[in-house]
Amino acid sequence: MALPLLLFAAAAAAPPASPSGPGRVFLSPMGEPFAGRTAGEDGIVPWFEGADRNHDGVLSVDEITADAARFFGTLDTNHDGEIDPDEVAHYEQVIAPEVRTGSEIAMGRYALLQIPEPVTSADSDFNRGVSAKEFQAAAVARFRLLDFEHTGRLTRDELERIRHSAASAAQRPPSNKGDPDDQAVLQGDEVDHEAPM
Ligand SMILES: [Ca+2]
Ligand SMILES: [Ca+2]
Ligand SMILES: [Ca+2]
Repeated sequence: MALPLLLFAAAAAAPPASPSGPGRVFLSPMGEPFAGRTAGEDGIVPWFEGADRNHDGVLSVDEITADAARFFGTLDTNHDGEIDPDEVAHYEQVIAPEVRTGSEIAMGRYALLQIPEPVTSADSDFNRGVSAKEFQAAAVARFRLLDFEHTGRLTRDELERIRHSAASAAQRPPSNKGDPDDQAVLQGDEVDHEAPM
């Protein structure tokens, strides 16, 4: 009986390893995976707590772009200021294999916005690399998509509501595909389809 107890103790002492935690996996708007730290927790909670730097329960655009910049540093492993195709491959294969499912329906299970590949989608000049500037611009655009009430702030309740509707939308029958709100899971009619994602 000693061995299972030891294994249990080791597991309990382990740090809450990101995508392999026991809770539900969440992909941040920039595509970073977070797992809930307990079986009942959604990964949106640890992501929000980390991104909300001043701990006021609200995400500002500055906090969203700071969070994006931090994740950019993780993705840009050779520190040349650009996420190149090799680094994209590392992202898709190692960091967030969830995105390889590729379908909008699958993404709705994990994310707030239905963006099939949240890192390469930021490559607005299509040169197959994502610069820090492009990543920041995408972070601002995604903040605006989520902030459909134009308050300039995103509360945790608001984001959790979007998270719930995203998850339900992901379970919609495929016959609904092509609805205008497939572009984003937001139900409002304020979504700007022209905005770069
Ligand atoms: Ca805040
Ligand atoms: Ca790089
Ligand atoms: Ca680019």
